[in-house]
Amino acid sequence: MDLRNTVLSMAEWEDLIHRAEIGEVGEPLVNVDHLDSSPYDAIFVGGGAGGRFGSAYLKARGGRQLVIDKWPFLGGSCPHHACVPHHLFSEAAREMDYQRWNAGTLWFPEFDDKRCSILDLVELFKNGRNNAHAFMNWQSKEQLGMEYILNTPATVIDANTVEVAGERYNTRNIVLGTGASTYLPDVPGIEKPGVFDFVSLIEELDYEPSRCVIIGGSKIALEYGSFYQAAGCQTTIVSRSPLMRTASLHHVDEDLRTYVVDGMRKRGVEILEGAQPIEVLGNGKVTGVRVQLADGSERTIDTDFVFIGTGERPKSQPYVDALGVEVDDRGSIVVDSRMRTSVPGVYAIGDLIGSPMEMFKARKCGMTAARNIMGEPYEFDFSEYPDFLHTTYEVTWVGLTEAEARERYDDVVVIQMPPKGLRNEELSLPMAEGSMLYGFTRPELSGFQKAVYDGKTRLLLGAHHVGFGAKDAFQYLDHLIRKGITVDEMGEMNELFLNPDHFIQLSRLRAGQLDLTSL
Ligand code: KPC
Repeated sequence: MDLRNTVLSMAEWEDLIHRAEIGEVGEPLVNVDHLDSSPYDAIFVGGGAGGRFGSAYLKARGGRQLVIDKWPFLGGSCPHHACVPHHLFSEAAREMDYQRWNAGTLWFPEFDDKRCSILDLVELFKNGRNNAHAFMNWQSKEQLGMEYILNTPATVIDANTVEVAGERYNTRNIVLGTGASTYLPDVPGIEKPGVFDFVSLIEELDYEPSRCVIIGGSKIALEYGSFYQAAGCQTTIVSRSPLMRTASLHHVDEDLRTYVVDGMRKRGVEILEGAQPIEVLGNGKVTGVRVQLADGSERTIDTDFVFIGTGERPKSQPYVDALGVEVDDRGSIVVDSRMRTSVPGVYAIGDLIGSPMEMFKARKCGMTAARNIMGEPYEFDFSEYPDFLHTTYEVTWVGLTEAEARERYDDVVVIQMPPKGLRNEELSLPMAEGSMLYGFTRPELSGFQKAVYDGKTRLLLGAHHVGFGAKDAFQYLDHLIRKGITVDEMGEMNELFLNPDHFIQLSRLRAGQLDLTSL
C-alpha cells in the first residue's frame, strides 16, 4: 500500500494497524519517496525506539533515511509489549495496594480482590495500544518527515543492501536495531501452555490466573510479580540470586533493597532466594513447578500460571549469518562507543547490543549512530545511568550506594529518611503526594530515601528513593551528579514543598555545617 501521498488521520491509522494485526492487511505499508533518487545515508533495520530516534536525528541533520519494521507501526516493543503495559500494570498495582491498605476506613469501601482481574487489565491495554502505534506512524511521517516501510520484515543482503518485500534498497550505512527476546531458561516443561513471558502475556492470556510462580529474579519479576499479587493472585518468585542483587542491576543500595523486598513480603509475595526450578509440571497445561530450595530440599508449588522473569537475549543471529558481525558470548552485537560494529558501514543499537536494555540507551544509541553517519564524531558511554523499577512503589536510584561510597571515600555523609536509628513505623516521614495518607495511617508504608555525599568535597555521590513521584527528579539528579553538585548548591535550590524526595530541604539542614555530618 503506497501511503506516500496520503495523509491518514489518527483514526484511519488505528484502523489500518488493527486490520494489519488481524491479518486483513498483509501488504507492506510503504512511505517511500520514489521521486528522490539520492542515496540513503542509512537504512534502519527495526523501527523501535532506537531506529525511530536515529531516523529522526539523521533527518534533522539533513540526511536521507529509511526505517523498516515487520510490525505495522513504528515504536517497537515499548508501546506494544513492554514499557507501556508495564507502567499500566504497575499503576494498577499501586492503586490496588492503596485500596487494600485503606479498605473499610474513611471513604474506602471494603476491598474485593475478585474485581481485580489480570485478564481485564491485559485486555484494556490490548484494546488501547493502537492509539500510541497510530501516533508513532503519524508523527514520523507528517511531523518528522521520515521514510518507512512497515508490516514486512527486512532482509540484510550485505553491508549496503537491504531487501524488503522483494525489492532491494541500497544505502551508505545500515543501522541494526531489531531488539531482544525473552531468554527461556533450560527447565523441562518450560514450553507448556500456561507459561508466559511479558509478550505472550499480552498476546495469548485467555484465562484469569489464580496462582503464579515467577521463574527468575529480574526487574520484570519484581514488577509483574507485584502486579499479580496486588490483583489477588498469590505469587511466588523463584530466584537464584537475592532480589535486586542480580547482575543486570547496578548501584542498588542495601537499605533501599531491604525496604523494597520487605515491602513485597509484607504484601504477601513469597520470595524464594537461592532457589531454582527443576521442572514445570502439567499434563498438557501447567499445574505446578517443582523447585529446589536454598537448603537443597525440594518443593512442588501448585499453579496455573508461570511467568518467566529471567531477562532477554539479543536477536543477532541473522546478522551474524548475513554479515559476520562480531557478537559476544550472550549474542550481543559488539560495538564501539560510536555504535560501529566489526563490519564497516554497519552500526548496531538498542537491545541488540546487550544490557542495559533500557529506553534511554536505545534512543541515544540511535542518535549516536545517526550523528556519526552524518560525519559528526560522537561517543555514547552508557556504563553509568540512573535506574528505576516498580513494585507497588516507584523505586529510583542514581550514582553510588552508601557501601560503594564508603569503599571509595574516607568521609561519607548520609542524609536519609527515616534517619538511621529510627524504625519506619516510628516516623510518618517521608510524606508527599502518594504517601500522605500512609503517613497518617501506616507510617511504615510511607517510603524511604537516602542521599550520599562526600564530606570532603561536599559533592552529591548518589541518591536512592522508594515512594511515589520521584522518577522525574532522578533524570535531573543524574545530570546534576555528573556535572557535580554540592550539598550547599542543593541547599540553594528552591523546593516545591511537599515533594517526594525531600533532598533539597534535608541537604539545606546540613549545608550550613563547616564539617558535614550525617542526618
Ligand atoms: C507512549 C510512548 O511514548 C511510548 S512509545 C515510544 C516509542 S518511541 O518513541 O519510538 O521510542
